[in-house]
Amino acid sequence: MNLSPSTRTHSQAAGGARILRAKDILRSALAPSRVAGRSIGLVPTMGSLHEGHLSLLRAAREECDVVVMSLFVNPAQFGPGEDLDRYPRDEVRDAQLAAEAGVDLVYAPPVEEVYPDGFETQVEVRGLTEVLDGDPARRGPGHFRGVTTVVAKLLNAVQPDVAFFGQKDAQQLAVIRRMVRDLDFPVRVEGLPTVREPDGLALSSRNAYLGPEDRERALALSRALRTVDSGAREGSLAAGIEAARRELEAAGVEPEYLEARDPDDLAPVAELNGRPILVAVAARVGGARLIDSVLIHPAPTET
Ligand code: PAJ
Repeated sequence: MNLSPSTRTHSQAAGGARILRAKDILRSALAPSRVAGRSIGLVPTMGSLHEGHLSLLRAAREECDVVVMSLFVNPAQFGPGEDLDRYPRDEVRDAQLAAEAGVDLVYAPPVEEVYPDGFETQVEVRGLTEVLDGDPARRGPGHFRGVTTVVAKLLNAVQPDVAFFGQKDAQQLAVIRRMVRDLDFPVRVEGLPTVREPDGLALSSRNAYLGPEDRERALALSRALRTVDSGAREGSLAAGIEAARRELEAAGVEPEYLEARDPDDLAPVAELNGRPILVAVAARVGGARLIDSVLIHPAPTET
């Protein structure tokens, strides 16, 4: 891609992707591509990249002419007592992996660039943010307010044609889709499947908090979701969920929730209804709060 000359406000880790810290520099860097009609893809991340992130970057590389990855550990989406301070950070490694995945630009702003003095505006999606993780007894709607506010800002800074998100954070994806629809952001949101370890554990930056024993116990989450999936295939979602609860209990994992919901509006679902169903689980395992989910697709009707 055609990029404007270097300035003091960007840096390049050895062999890593070019890192920009300021949104006006980012806009100037993207302007020639925009004028030339090249498609721009954005992959928002909080860094500490793993194969889940890389799958989004590769999809963006495949679909778009220019790929921007944002790298920002967003304080606004962490509640008091959450892991903001110990969240894993390694920008040099991330820039290296991003370059290998074909990222053209990394937008890694400092906190003051995103939230300057006097920052008073928030973007809030109601309803969808009050259930599951948004329940006030869990992370609460403030978590999603932090997510939608920063994603709105990132969409405005980059103005991508396509933005890529993981299905792993299924509620986040539903909330972002709703925000984009409600506020007419001119972007297509693409949700991509969850990348897992060979034993089923969903990749997450927070897996770094798991010791070997807790990692073993954490497997109960994906196992429970597979159990719901097979229960549903055998014809009963409710029986599948019951079996999954027993599975979690046997592993000594107490779920914060294990629920079936509509993937778009997150309304509770009691039984198979011929439409895709989201089953989401969250649990604290050792030092980590983990979430996982699966989309159950309706069985194809026989002809
Ligand atoms: P982060 O947790 O870094 O995740 C960045 C993106 O990677 C999200 O879209 C997430 O759903 C996706 N992702 C994480 N684990 C995945 C996996 N195992 N398979 C596939 N995709 C996976 O989510 C956030 O950051 C933030 O909330 C953000 C959207 C960047 C806003 O701050």
